[in-house]
Amino acid sequence: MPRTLNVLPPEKGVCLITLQRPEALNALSTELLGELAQALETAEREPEVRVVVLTGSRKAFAAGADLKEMAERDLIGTLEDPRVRHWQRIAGFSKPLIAAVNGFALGGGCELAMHADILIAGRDARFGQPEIDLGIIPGAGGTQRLLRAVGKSQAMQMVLTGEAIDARQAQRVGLVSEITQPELTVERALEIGRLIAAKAPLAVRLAKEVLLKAQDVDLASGLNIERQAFVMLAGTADRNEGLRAFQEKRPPRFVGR
Ligand code: DAK
Repeated sequence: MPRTLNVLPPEKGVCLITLQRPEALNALSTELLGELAQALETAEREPEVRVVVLTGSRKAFAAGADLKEMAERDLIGTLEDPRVRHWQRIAGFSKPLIAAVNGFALGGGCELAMHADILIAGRDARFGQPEIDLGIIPGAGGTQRLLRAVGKSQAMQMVLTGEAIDARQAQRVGLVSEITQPELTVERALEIGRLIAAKAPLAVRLAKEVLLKAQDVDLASGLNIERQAFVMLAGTADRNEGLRAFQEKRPPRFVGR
């Protein structure tokens, strides 16, 4: 049983994972990151899990790396940091991941939210990369993912000043797709999760893979990857079912084949 997370069994294909270290505003200790990586790997293997929603508390999604733990690491400790592997495992999750963010998403907390494919934020959410105030820089992909998500000027401003942005600004710059009342954030994320969970699983999986590639490759390569995935889906039972259901004016019954 994880000590720093609550993992609910999937409902209608959606599994809810809640970070639970209230005493430290969900600071991302090595233990918490390891348990999260483990929970996502379990969700990866379970066919009944189609989508994962990740959330924290009303006060904090996560207040960043555990600073008390970080203070004990020297250069060699940082070089051999076990958290690096946990972050890679989290980044490798292939099913859709939705972050429902309330309160603080700072440092590693903001970086964790950016590992999600879709971000839904409560009105009181605050996103920031305050590492500069500690004499360091983001270490879990923040410099790369933030720039890709919000563009150069906004990313530079956040990383160089350490100042956080609120939910409205986060939506304006494209970090977040929807804003809700704080008490509805998780429910809205679950609702979006259920919508996705009802789609053809292979199409969902390839759509995520191809969209993520768009951030890394040039247009011609990206279009080529899209084309290959599109052709691959033409051989699936779900594609035939989708087209048949449209003609027969009924909802499709997807089986993941
Ligand atoms: N770590 C540990 N404890 C934390 C914490 C953190 N990040 N943030 C808060 N806490 C603890 C506080 O110490 C306090 O505990 P007690 O003192 O009561 O025992 C409790 O949570 C409540 O916090 P506050 O009393 O400070 O609450 P406030 O409402 O007054 O302030 C706050 C909330 C979020 C503004 C404030 O707590 C704060 O500024 N927290 C620190 C934010 C921050 O600087 N985060 C870390 C950024 S650096 C890497 C991967 C990732 C990273 C680095 C490397 N590799 C894989 C190499 C990431 C780095 C970072 O995230």
